[in-house]
Order: sequence, then structure tokens, then C-alpha cells
Amino acid sequence: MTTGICLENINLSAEMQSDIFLAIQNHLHHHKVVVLKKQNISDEQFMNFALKFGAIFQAGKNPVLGNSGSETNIVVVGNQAKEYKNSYLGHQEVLPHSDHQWILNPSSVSMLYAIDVEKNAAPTTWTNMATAYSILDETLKDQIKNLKTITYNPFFRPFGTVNAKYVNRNLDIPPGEIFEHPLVRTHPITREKILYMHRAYEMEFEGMNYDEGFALWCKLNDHIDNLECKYTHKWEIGDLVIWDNRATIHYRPSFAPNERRVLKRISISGERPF
Ligand SMILES: O=C(O)CCC(=O)C(=O)O
Ligand SMILES: [Fe+2]
Repeated sequence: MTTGICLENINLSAEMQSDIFLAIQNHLHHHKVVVLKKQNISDEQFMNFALKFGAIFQAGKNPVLGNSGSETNIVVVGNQAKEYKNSYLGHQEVLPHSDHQWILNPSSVSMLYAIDVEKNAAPTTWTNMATAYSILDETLKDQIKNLKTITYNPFFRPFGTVNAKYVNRNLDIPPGEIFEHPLVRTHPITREKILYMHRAYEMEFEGMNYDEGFALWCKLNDHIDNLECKYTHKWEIGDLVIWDNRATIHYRPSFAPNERRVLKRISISGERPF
């Protein structure tokens, strides 16, 4: 099954029949990323569509992208801060991650709607982590099956300063409340096993000594970095991209500060990974 699918004939500004929504959801479960082209919708229409997937993600007391502003339901992911208030993420590289992995209940689905992007604006790339798991060798699958990860919340550090790192507790314990999650999670709908790991933040495997943990981290990173089960999206105004946040990680490269690139994001509340 390919990662990512593009649908040309969906109109989110009109009433949607339930069978159309179910088809979108089905595509999401199979392809992990669904692109709806040529949308022209208000915030209210965007919100109404998002709500079909479930309740809107709420950050609670732990910091995430956008919750230092007044409005956390729609987060403006953009670099034109003067024109779009509460606009986040600037133009720096965003390393491969699944949204909110560092909190108790990361979102199940996220979506970005391109409202102001110039031609050839920086793309976003998603990697299919269900495929990533399925192609691991059986010995490694067996070795990792009961492991738990801790991902340290990057928003407790100065913005943009965190890189992928295996934490050595003897030297430095990153700040913030921690929540462990399984390294191999199960998708509640597709029942697939997913390698629930990112390439972006400070992390560790719970209860493992540093040398052993670091060696495993390097091995899994190597696997992730060499995957081909990816979809890269080149943005056009009106694109609305929905992704299965349980089963993918996403990345965007850095871009020129003067490049126009403004997207609006809504995330859907998810379960505690199991
Ligand atoms: O700017 C992008 O392409 C992705 C940003 C991101 O990680 C997000 O909105 O969750
Ligand atoms: Fe993200």
C-alpha cells in the first residue's frame, strides 16, 4: 500500500454525505496521509470537518506548539508573524516527529490547510511507521516488543534548541513531566503495530542502561533514516492534508525567512498509546 493519496473531487465547503467521509477515513487508514486539493473554507468549516474525526486536541497544562497563545484549536503554522497573529514554527527545520508524543494523550490525527504558500514553498514529508515496523527483522521485533520510551517535551527548552538525542541520565535529565509510551504501539482501528519513534527530541528507553539504550536507538534511527515508505507533499494554496498521527512521523526542511508559507493546523484528541 502506498503512503499518501491525493483526492481531487472533495469539496469541504459543501455538506458532506457520510459515505464520503467514511471513504476519506478509509483512505487515511490505508495510506496514512490524505491530500484534499483545492479547498476554500472558513475556520468554521475547517473546524466542522475536523470534528468528524473526534474531539479537538487540548493540550492541558503541558506545553505544546501553540498553547502559549490564546487560541489553541487552530494553530497557525507560519512564518509571517506580522500578518498572522499567534503564528508558530518560523522557518527552521522541523525534524521527523509525531505530534505531541511527549504528553499523555498525543493526537490521533492532525491536519494542515495551506492558506498562503508561495510556489515551491518547503514541502512536508511523512514516513509510514506501520510499514517501518512491519519490515523490521523478527529478532529485533522480539527484542523491542515490550519496551517503553520516554520523550522529553521540547517545549520546556528554549524554542528551536532541541535535537534528536539519547538521554544519558547520569549527565542530564531534561526538564518537564514525563509520560512513557510503548515503542511498539497498536493502532486502535487498523490493529497494525507501529514503530512509535521519532527522530527529533531527547528520548530514552525506560529502564535500559545508557550503553544498551544508545546502541538500540542508533540501530532504530538507522532503520528509520533509510526507509522508503514516505510521501512528500509540495504545497499549493487550498491543499488540506490529513495525516494519521499514530502511524506516521513528519518532517519539513528549513526555508528562507522571506518565503511565504502559512498553514493552519487542527489536531484531534487521541488515546493514550497502547
Ligand atoms: O510546517 C510543516 O510542514 C509541518 C509543521 C508541523 O510539524 C506541524 O504542523 O505539526
Ligand atoms: Fe508536527
